[in-house]
Amino acid sequence: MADLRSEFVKVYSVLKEDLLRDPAFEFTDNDRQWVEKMLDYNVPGGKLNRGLSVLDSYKLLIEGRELTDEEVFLASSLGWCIEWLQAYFLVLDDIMDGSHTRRGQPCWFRLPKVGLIATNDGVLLRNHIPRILKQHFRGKPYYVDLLDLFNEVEFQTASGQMIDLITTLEGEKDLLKYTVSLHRRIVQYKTAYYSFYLPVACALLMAGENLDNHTDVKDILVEMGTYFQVQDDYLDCFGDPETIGKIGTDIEDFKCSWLVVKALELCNEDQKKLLNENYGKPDPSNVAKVKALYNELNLQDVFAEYESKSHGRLTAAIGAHPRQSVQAVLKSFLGKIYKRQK
Ligand code: DMA
Ligand code: MG
Ligand code: MG
Ligand code: MG
Repeated sequence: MADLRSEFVKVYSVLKEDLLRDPAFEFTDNDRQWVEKMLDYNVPGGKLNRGLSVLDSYKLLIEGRELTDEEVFLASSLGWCIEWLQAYFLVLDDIMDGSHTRRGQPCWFRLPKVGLIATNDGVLLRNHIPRILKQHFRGKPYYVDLLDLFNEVEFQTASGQMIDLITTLEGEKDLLKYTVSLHRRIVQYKTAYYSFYLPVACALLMAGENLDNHTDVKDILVEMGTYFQVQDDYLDCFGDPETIGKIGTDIEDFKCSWLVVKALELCNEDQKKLLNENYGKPDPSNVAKVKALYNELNLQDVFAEYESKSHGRLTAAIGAHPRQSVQAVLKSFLGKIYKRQK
């Protein structure tokens, strides 16, 4: 088998062509062009970590033998379903967060011809997932579990997005409501389930496992996803926009970011006053004052310490897992994100 990444990438076009010929809708050429452009713009341009992880994890779980062509196709298709789910959430997230760029290009809704049509495109992306699953997995013994898994995780993610957004209303009343435990709750739901648990759960189902027997794996993956979103919050302010492909908006948006939570823990009364006066304002001069305070509080060092502690904790939890193949899956996932710059 040639390298898994190129096998994975090839499957995108197959799935796209099927969706463009879906018999449940009478496409005109014009409709087809819109959907194709929308998919190419929003689905394949990311790091593909989530999607590739299904394939990687499945290979590690079956241990030692080569994957058949069918297994590569199926695991890749599930990986792409996660990339579709991610595209759906990101198209809507960028509207709600008022973002400008994503993956090094303007956010989809920022294109003059798109605008709020992007909201329906998001709904369409979401609807593509059960269409892909129906076409390729309907006859599999784990089909119902797969549908249930995607439904559960989507619900958790949408609920996480909700609390990410409504928490800012509370924060505007009193910034001190932003605590580590609130932050944890938000990021666990909005990011960890779909980004970390979902890929591995897909691989487990394909390998014939019962997900009820793997709550220990889920706990570790949710922990890893929390660490991943702390990195995202950190990069929102300290990352290089060229490298991460997006310009941060957390300070402007009054977000309960890990950085503001840490700043509140560390600051004195004067600094607290400065945060209250400048956090959550759109003006670049207010944003600059918040960033200057983050530097004054050495949040870069605080983050570096958090990063190495999290890595240590996760490595220990992984090492305690009784199955070598599961350990390999988790290690591989952690290796992909440790000290990431994008
Ligand atoms: C995003 O959180 C979570 C989901 C479910 C898309 P975020 O707004 O911090 O993400 P980003 O920084 O990529 O906009
Ligand atoms: Mg966002
Ligand atoms: Mg968001
Ligand atoms: Mg972010």
